[in-house]
Amino acid sequence: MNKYLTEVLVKVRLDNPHEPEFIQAVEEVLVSISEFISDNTKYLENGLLERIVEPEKVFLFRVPWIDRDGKVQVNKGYRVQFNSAIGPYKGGLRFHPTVNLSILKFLGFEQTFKNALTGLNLGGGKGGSNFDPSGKTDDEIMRFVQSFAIELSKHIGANIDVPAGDIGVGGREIGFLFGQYKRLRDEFSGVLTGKGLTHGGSLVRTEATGYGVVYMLTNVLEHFEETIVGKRVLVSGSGNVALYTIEKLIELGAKALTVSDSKGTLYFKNGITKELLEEIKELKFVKRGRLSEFKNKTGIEYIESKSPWDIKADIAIPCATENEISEEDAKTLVNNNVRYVLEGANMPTTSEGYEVFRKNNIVFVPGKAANAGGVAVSGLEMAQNSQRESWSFENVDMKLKSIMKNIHTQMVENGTTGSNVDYVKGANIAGFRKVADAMMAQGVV
Ligand code: NDP
Ligand code: 2IT
Repeated sequence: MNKYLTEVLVKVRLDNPHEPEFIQAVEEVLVSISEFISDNTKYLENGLLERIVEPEKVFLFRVPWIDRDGKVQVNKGYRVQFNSAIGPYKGGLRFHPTVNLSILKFLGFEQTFKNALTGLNLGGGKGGSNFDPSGKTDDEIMRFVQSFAIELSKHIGANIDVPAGDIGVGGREIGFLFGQYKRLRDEFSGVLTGKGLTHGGSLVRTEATGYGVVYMLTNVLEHFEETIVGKRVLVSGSGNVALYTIEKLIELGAKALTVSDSKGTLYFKNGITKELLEEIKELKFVKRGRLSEFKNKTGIEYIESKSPWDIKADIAIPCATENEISEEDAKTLVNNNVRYVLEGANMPTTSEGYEVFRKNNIVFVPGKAANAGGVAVSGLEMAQNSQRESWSFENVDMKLKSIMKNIHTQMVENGTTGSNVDYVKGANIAGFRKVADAMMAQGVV
């Protein structure tokens, strides 16, 4: 790696010793842009690299709330405002017991380059809480969210920072946040995205991340002169990203074989049908149940405590969480002849897993490109809110398709050597250039 970049990475390691996920994300980007930086030494000036790996601001706050037994509970609330070089901070909120600063900084860092790839003017941010929504009543969720919003509202705004959903945060939570923000500020604005359609949400936002992943897949397959029809696909997770990925896979004629949650995997030997998908949606989105409740149906196997990665398939799309594909998992996928991996989740592949894919020439599309459809439609929701307009489903979907195609083109342009496309390199260089050029133009800030 370029000597200067190595020094930056050493500093990041020393400055953030307890943040392994953040260091992992920074290392992945710096390694893949190293050659580009050596050829474009202007990016070594003005401490640009030292600045780009440091969040502009981080807020950490106490979130007290009262549970259903009248007991006071206390959680940590965060907002990481990573980079505003190309637009207001933008990125989701995650509610999950594993949330900590390392995870939110890695997500904010990734978001910065992802948002640049969309071609929209969106900076990068991320936030959330170590609050665990599972098993909570709607009232508990509302009380927690209202308390969280009291502090968060001081730092966000339609032209400052626009949060959205992520793990554990969907339409219900965004609705409560929006209501409390409006009450605190006396302002009806596009301060959050992923809103319900009744109060300024955009059509397609719910489906956007998953649909976008599959639009990216079709671009990739087309590039390699293959078709999606009949492809066998492993999907992990059973949340927003996973289930809308599966919906689009089914629509385009692929066979989605699996869903999973933190307790196990459901394997549908003949592929998930539209009807089965509706049942899974009902179970996960309405009843908020576990996949284990699906067992005992014919042709469907519930595999407890296991991820989907040892089932034979052509394509893997991890859509649950970070570092869910280990080195062992990657080797199993390679041995089973999986040839394409698209990251629906953010950084679901460990560094060791990625090395296995790279050495075996697996076509690998990183999360910042593959899952950018969600934030892209969030950007379109902001545009609609600013114009006080609501666009049709077809219009938003068409724009989403074109954004995903454009991201694919940028990766090919920036990541091709000879006949080989390195999508990781392509995504990182394309995203970096856009953010870095804006930072250079704005001086040392
Ligand atoms: P959801 O909360 O809707 O679903 C999360 C899914 O992942 C659930 O099935 C959950 O299982 C599983 N999961 C979460 N944490 C873990 C864990 N530690 N171990 C195993 N399984 C886990 O979240 P989303 O679908 O919105 O997000 C999934 C991924 O996609 C995340 O990486 C997120 O950052 C990324 N993403 C989301 C976007 C969006 O628009 N929502 C946009 C771009 C990326 P269980 O219920 O058992 O916890
Ligand atoms: O990781 C992500 O891109 C998201 N969770 C969506 C962010 C957004 O602002 O829509």
